[in-house]
Amino acid sequence: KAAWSHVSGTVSSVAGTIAPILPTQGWRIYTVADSMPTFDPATYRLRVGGLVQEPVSFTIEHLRSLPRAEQVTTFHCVTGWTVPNVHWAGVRMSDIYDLVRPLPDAGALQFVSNEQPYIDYLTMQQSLLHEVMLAYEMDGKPLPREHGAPLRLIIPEMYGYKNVKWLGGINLVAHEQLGYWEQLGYDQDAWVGRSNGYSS
Ligand SMILES: Nc1nc2c(c(=O)[nH]1)N[C@H]1C(S)=C(S)[C@@H](COP(=O)(O)O)O[C@H]1N2
Ligand SMILES: [Mo]
Repeated sequence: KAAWSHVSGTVSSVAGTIAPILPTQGWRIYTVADSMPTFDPATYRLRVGGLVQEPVSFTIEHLRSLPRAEQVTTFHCVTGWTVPNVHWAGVRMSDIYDLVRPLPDAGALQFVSNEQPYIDYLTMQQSLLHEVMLAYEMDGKPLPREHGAPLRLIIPEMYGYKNVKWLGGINLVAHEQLGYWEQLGYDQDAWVGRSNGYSS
């Protein structure tokens, strides 16, 4: 009897507290400009510069030749939709740092989209979190155009707006500034479940 009432209490509290806040699932494609950037493998470059010893313009082949990282992570937009179990492949920031060699006063990164004026920032420390990557593959295929081809930032611990699509440049800078959505009032540190008024 005691065991049954324990289970029953658990079930009803799950139904009562979690079910009503279940997020909707499935991608929404977001853009800020009228048309999506195009990707030409012959001319594409990821320009990494700023406070580094060695600025590098990476071709997509160069990026693909770097150590390949893979992960399966959940993607969360701050508006409430999520996509569970997205399989990403790409490059870790530490492998980029080995080549460009950040200067000691580099404290943050500016991620510049080829879709102007979309921009956002991470601190150097945030960029080295375990599941941060520059992703060139999604679910086993080259990153689709609408998801940011050929390269997007992935930081699953932060809401979608930090996950800049159509990456064209990364500038190492002294300090973070406000990104595109942050200038419009969203939190600079976009931790999933503990920013933008959410608490977990
Ligand atoms: N360049 C660019 N990157 C962007 C956005 C955008 O509008 N432009 N929207 C952001 C937001 S708010 C979210 S939730 C995700 C959505 O990713 P998706 O368009 O691949 O679904 O992209 C993020 N990166
Ligand atoms: Mo978003």
